[in-house]
Amino acid sequence: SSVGVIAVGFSGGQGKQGVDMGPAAIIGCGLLEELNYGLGIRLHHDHKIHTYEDMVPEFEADSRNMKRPLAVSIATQALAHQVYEQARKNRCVLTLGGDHSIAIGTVAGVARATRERLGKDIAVIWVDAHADINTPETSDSGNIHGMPLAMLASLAQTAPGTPFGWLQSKAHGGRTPVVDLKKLVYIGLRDVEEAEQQIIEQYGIKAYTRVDVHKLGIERVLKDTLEYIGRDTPIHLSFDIDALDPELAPSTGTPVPGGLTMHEALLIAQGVHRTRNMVGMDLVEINPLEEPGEDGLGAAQTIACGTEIVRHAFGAMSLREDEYKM
Ligand code: DIR
Ligand code: MN
Ligand code: MN
Ligand code: MN
Repeated sequence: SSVGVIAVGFSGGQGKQGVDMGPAAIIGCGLLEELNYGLGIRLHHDHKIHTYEDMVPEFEADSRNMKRPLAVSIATQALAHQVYEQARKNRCVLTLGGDHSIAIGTVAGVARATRERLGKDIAVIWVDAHADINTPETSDSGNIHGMPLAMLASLAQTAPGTPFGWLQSKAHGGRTPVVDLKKLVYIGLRDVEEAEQQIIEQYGIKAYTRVDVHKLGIERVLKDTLEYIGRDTPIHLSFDIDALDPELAPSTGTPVPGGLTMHEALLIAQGVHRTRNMVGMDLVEINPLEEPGEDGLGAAQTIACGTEIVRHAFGAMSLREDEYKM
């Protein structure tokens, strides 16, 4: 199998420094060797960390209750193009972030290529403590990493020529909205704002919270998720490392207690892999500078968790077939 890898050192969707260092850290710890030598996957990548610094304004006033809308729009539009170029060559695209705003680009690029290649809409599995579906109007923070799904589902009003207007343009790959909220499933939610909860209910979005995972068990959650999505549906897995419990993965910008265990995360990754329908994956929000112990151990542990999750999404097996009945 063949995978396109894009490293995105972008942090403009939120306010903390360091998440732009995520891809260098995880690649430096050997993720690509794990995939290439360890799992025998052919990788296509340009050995660069993309920051889009030469394209985006260094300073920018807040606008329409968004912080750095122009920077995020320009960066994600460029990323969407890179992702599309990989995905149209029949490669699953792995994007290493960076904050979660970059999913605006990855999902747009994968959705476009998949539609052209297979004539199908993608489903999105969003593994996260947060729902990331604030509109500019509902957001308290103004941080766009809390808004990617609102942008992708066209819940946020954007006119052509304004930031994120490119998401509406037919030239960018046909159909809007990019994401059909009926084809979105959340796993791991536990810090959802009231306005976001209203959106989830209004659109009937499938959502498995921390409590659901606890009560139903991860195997049931995964089985129901894949059944809901349907067989032969291309899947984009967007994995925010803060879905994990902060005891396991502390180095992230907005840790929330009560998160997923590694067992749960690996079952999700392995389960998606086994559909053979994964067309894209993001791993985002690893911030090596958010280091509670100040000894580097928290960052190392966070990176190790991220690496294991990606490995399992690309076919690593840590369970025997008979341990894994779904
Ligand atoms: C919050 C935090 N809901 C916001 N979102 C985060 O800013 O909109 N997403 N951290 O990952
Ligand atoms: Mn997120
Ligand atoms: Mn999150
Ligand atoms: Mn909040």
